[in-house]
Amino acid sequence: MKVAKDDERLNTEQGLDLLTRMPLHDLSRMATRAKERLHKNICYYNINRHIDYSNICRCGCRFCSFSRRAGEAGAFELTLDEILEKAAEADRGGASELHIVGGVHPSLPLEFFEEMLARISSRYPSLHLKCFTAVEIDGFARNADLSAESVLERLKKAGLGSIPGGGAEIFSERIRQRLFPNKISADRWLEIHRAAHRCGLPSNATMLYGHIETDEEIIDHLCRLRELQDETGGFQAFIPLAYHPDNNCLGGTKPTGLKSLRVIATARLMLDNIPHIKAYWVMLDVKLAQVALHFGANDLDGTVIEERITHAAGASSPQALTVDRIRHLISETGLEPVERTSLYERRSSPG
Ligand code: V47
Ligand code: SF4
Repeated sequence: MKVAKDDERLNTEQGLDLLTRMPLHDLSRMATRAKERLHKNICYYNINRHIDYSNICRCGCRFCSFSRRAGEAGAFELTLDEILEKAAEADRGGASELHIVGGVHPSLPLEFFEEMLARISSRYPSLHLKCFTAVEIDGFARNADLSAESVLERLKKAGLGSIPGGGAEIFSERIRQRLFPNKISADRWLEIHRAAHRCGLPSNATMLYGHIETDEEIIDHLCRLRELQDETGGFQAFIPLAYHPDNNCLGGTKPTGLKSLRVIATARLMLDNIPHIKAYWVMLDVKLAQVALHFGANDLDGTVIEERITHAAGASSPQALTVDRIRHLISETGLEPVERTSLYERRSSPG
C-alpha cells in the first residue's frame, strides 16, 4: 500500500486500505495527526436539545424504527405550543442550539414550519435553529409546489440557522433501491445541501453504516461529500451514524466498535476539506465515543436531552448527558473540552 503524505489527498484505493487493512494503531496515529493539525488538543461539545416535531412519514425506510404512517398506533405530532415549551426548557437550561427534525409529513404546510421558527427565534433569540434534513426540505417543497431554494430562503428568513446532516444514509443506488426506495435520491440530497450553502446556510453531512453496505460504498459516499465540499465549502461537520437494528423490518446487528473506529478515522483522513468529525455519543455510546476522540473525531455533540430516533432502534446510550459529564468524558481522554456555538466559535455558558 502507498501511504499518503500528510498533505496529500487520498484516493479511493488508499481510503479502502485505511478502512480495511491498516493496523489500528497506525490508523489512530494518522487520524490523530490530521485532527491535531486543525484542532490541536481541543474537543468540542455543545449544549443542545433535540426536538422531534412528528414521526409521521411517507417514506417507510426499512432501517427506520422511529417513523409511523399517519393514523398508525404510535404516530405523534407536536403542537406549536408543545414545541415552544420544549424550546423554553432548553433556553432555561442554557442551550445554544435546537436540533429540530421529523419524518416526511404528508400534509403539514410550509407556514407551520415558518411559524415554528419565527416564534422560537423571536422568543429565544440566543438559540441557533439547526432544523430539517434535506429529505424534509424536499417534502416541504413538494407540499408547497415550490423549489427547494425558495423553501430554504423562506425558512432562513423565519430564523433557520443551519441544516442538520440526516437523511443522506448511503449514496449507493444499489442500497437505496433495496432499503429506502421512497426517499430522495443521493443527487437530490446533495443538490439541497448545495442550495443551502448557496443561500448562506451551513450544513452537516452524515453516513449510515453497518447495515448491508460494502466498504467500497462507504468510500464512494465520502468521495461524493468531499467533491461537493470542494465546490461549496458549506459543510461544517461529518457525522458517521452507526446502524441500530431493533424494531424495524431490516434487523441485523450493530456495527462492531472496531468498524466504527475505522469509519471515523477513515472519514477524518479522506474528508480533508470538512473541518469537524463528530463522535455522536448517542449512537456510539459514551465509552466508544471517548475512544473515537483518538481516532480523528474532534466533537462529541451535545447534551441532547431527548433522543427518539436511535433509541427506538435499540440504542443503549443514555437519553441525555450533563455538561459536567461531557467535560469529564473529554478530559479523561487527555483533551481540552471546549464548549462551542453551532458555528464552532468558543462559547462561555451563561452562569
Ligand atoms: O436522518 C434512522 C438515521 C438520522 C436509524 O447534523 C438511523 O448535527 C441508525 O442525522 N440506526 C438522525 N441511524 C440523526 C442525525 C444527526 C444526529 C446528530 C447530529 C446531527 C447533526 C445529525 O439517523 C436519520 C437517519 O439517517 N437513522 N434510523 C437506525 N435504525
Ligand atoms: Fe422517514 Fe427519515 Fe425514518 Fe426514512 S429515516 S422512514 S425518511 S423518518
